Amino acid sequence: MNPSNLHMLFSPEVTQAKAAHKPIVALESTIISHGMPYPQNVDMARTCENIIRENGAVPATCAILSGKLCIGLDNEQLEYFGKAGPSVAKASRRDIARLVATKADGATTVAATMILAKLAGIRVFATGGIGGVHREAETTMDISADLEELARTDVTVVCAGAKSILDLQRTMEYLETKGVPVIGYGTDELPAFYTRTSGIKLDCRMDTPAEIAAAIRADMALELGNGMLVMNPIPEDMSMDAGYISQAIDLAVQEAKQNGIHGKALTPFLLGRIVGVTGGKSLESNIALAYNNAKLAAQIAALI
Ligand code: PSU
Ligand code: MN
Repeated sequence: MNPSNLHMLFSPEVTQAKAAHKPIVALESTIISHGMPYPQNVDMARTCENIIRENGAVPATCAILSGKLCIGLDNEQLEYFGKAGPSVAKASRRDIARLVATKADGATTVAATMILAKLAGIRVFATGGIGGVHREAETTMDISADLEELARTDVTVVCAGAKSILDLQRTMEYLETKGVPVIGYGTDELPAFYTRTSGIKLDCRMDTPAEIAAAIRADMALELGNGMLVMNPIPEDMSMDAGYISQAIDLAVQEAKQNGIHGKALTPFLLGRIVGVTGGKSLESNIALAYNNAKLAAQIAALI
């Protein structure tokens, strides 16, 4: 037996899916506890799971509960992570061992969810946006652990690009250096989360889930060991006005600076302030793009 199994807990649905070799899509829990307010976060999480089921795959929301690496949560557990919000630890790679050892709870980031997915044999993971190189990282050195994880853990992450709370150009440079393939789904440009475009060109465009699945299979066959990013633009009808959202983001970034927010608290602070500044409008877009990513991830997983 793999020694990591001692620390893992699979939900009945995921256990059955594994036995039947059904496609499985991982989902993260930091987006629930630290990325959105209650109760919209729980509703979003449940709907993402249902969209994955409707598209022929099985959802596996990942989190740490009483020190167990949970692959698949039931409704009660989802509700717990949604209600608890930021009082639950935001768990990235560095936090996993201590949370397991102390039998504590943690909401897993993109980086940590990739690790749990990999341990569980899951290849595809859907989320909203990834962490990246923060603005002014040249002085703060704030670069998300998500980027390192994408370089070293072979799980494919479907997202809607990154929010411009980050320095998008530097984020792309970092990914290039680290050898992470970045695929634009039906686009030649990096999507900027709330908007379909960013002005930053991508080298790789694919137009079907089958093409993406083939790239994942090739990466696996060659044992390259890296993760991949699929950048899926927000649906047109839910995208936001670029000028409006960029003003809101600038304001949030300024407030974070004034308040001396840094480290793991920075991203959740910015996400919360953007929802506040836009009067909840950004939350609707955020939820819509999460659904869009869940659907694409299920379609890809079914073809691997
Ligand atoms: N970006 C979003 N929504 C999110 C996050 C990022 O648009 O919910 C969360 C994800 O869990 C991501 C984490 O992995 O924030 C990155 O945090 P940090 O920048 O501290 O690495
Ligand atoms: Mn950081």
